[in-house]
Order: sequence, then structure tokens, then C-alpha cells
Amino acid sequence: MTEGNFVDYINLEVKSGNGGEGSSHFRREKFVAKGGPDGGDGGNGGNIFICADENLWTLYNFKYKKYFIAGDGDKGGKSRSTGANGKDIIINVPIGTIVKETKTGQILLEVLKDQEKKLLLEGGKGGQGNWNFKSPTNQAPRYSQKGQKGNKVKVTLELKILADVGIVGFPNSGKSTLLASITKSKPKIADYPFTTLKPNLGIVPYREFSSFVIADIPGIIEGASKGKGLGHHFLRHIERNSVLLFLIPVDSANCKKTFQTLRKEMNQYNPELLDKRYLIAFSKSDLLDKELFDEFLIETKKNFKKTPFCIISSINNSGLEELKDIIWDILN
Ligand SMILES: Nc1nc2c(ncn2[C@@H]2O[C@H](COP(=O)(O)OP(=O)(O)OP(=O)(O)O)[C@@H](O)[C@H]2O)c(=O)[nH]1
Ligand SMILES: [Mg+2]
Repeated sequence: MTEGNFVDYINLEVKSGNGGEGSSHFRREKFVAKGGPDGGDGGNGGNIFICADENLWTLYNFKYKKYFIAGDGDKGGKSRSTGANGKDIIINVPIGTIVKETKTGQILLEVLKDQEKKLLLEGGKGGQGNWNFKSPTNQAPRYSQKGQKGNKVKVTLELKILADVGIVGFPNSGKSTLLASITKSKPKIADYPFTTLKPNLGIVPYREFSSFVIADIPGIIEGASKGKGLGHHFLRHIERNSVLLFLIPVDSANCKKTFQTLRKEMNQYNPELLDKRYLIAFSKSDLLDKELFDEFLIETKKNFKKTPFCIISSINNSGLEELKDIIWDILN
């Protein structure tokens, strides 16, 4: 998945089908002088459904297709025959997509499992044909109902990534390098901030038969909640991760403060993020020689008494097995 193709927010317009008109037909048979009413009902208008598809990873497909219109129901026919229903439209989206009404921001639905299908907009009901209106006092009603009109709505689709683990850290802390070293994903890596502009996902194989999904999101900086850097709207991608992995380079001026700043920005976005289970990985340990490493370890044990942590280097692959073990323990 290249960066340019990752789309996680899109506006669409959808319209359900109109119901077909009921018929006001009278039976005509060769030897029956006055046939009764036999106009059938109109077909129902087509519905709009949203369906989760595990093969989709982004909302990219909707960049060029923004209107979805379901089919109209057919008119009722003679001999009480009901018109055909309008064709439904099924809009396939990645797992973890939320659909909101654009105008109000109200959440209309969300799909969280593969093939989970939900009705977004119901088609108009078909009108009743004239045979429904026959009564003792009116044996020959000429009246039939019109079909109900379909509905139109502008919706916003938002994708919240469903990964088990979300990596949170300042720019340049080595998030993408970590993802690249424990998964087959090949994110862009560079020694300047905000290299990552869109989230990257990877599958981490664990022991022989297990795995978990990890997400690398763009870096967060102090003031992100006030729009600094890339802002904090990417934090929505960690709202559904069950574990947060804070990544802090060992050469940070003050690891404790860095951690607190990250938590503060998350709190301003959504305080519930602070309730998630988390661990810290101190990255770039290859920058420390043996002596500095030992010092760092003592210092860190003092500063982070209650937090599970490990010290890693994605460059020389140290501490990565321990990191996976801790994550696995928390996940399970
Ligand atoms: N020495 C050392 N350098 C590392 C390590 N991991 C990452 N780096 C370097 O740190 C720089 C930033 O790495 P990225 O993986 O792009 O960092 P990021 O956190 O994804 O950065 P943004 O996407 O900008 O938020 C690159 O120059 C990497 O080569 C490590 O374990 N050791
Ligand atoms: Mg990155």
C-alpha cells in the first residue's frame, strides 16, 4: 500500500430507489362484462447497504465514485402482479468503517466484522394497486397508490484502523523502522520528521502459529491538539487498538517528560485513550555503549516502576523478541 493510495475519509451521496406505482387495472376477459379491479402493487425501491470486506484496506475506491443510486421499483401490473423491486446497492468498505451523516456528524452505522452488512437507506415502499381498495361499497375502485419516494443523504465515511497494537511516538522516534523490522511491511523511513503521512499496517508473526496486527501512525508532537504538526486527527486510528506501544528514543532529553507529553496530547484528543493498556519501548539502543546502556536501564527502572517496558534497536534487531513477548502477554 503506497502512501498516496491510503484514503481514510471520504464524502459520498447516496439515494435509495423510489417505490413503484400501484396499478389501477380492471380485469378484461372475453365473456366477463365487468371485470373487477386487479391492479397489482408497485415494487419497492432499492435499498442502500454498507458491507465490510476484509480485502479492502482503504476508502481509495471512493475517490472517483461518489454517488450511489439504487434502482426504482417497477409499476404494478394487471392480474394483481406486483412490480419488480428496485435493485439494491451494496457499498463495500474496509472493516472498521464508520458512516456518519455529513450535515450533523451523527453516526449512522459502523461495520466491524468481515461481511457484516447494514442497511443505510431504505428504498421507498411500492404503492398498492387498486384491487386492495375494493370494498362492499366500492366494487370498482379506480384509485391506486403512488410509490413512496426514495431518500437521499450525504454521508461521510471514516476508516478507523483495527490493529491490535498502535505505535505512538514523536516524529523520528523510529516507528516506521520498527514496523519494517518486525513485519513484511515496507514503510517509508527517513531522518526527518513527518516522513509518515498516512498510517501503515503490518502483521507480526509470533511464535510458530500466531500473529498480531500493528499500526504505525504519523508522529505526534506537543501542541498537536492545537493543530501543530500534522494535528492529532490520526489519533483516531489508535482508538480501536487494544494496546498502545509508546516509542521513545533512548537519546531523548527526558524520557519521562516525553512520555507525559504524548499522554497529554492523547488526553486532549480523547481521554478514553488513556484507559488503554500500554507499554513503552525505548528505541535506538544501539546508540548507547555498554556503560551508557546500564545507566539508562537503572534510570528507567526508577522512572517507570509500574509500566512494562523494553529497550530495543530496530537497526541491530535487539530486544525485539522481548518486545513481542510483552505485547503478546498484554494482548492475551
Ligand atoms: N540508530 C538507530 N536509528 C534508528 C533506529 N530506528 C530508526 N532509526 C532512524 O531514525 C530515523 C527516523 O526513523 P523513522 O522510522 O522514519 O521514524 P518515525 O518515527 O517513523 O518518523 P515519522 O514517520 O517522521 O514520525 C531514521 O533515520 C532511522 O534510520 C534504531 O533502532 N537505531
Ligand atoms: Mg514514520
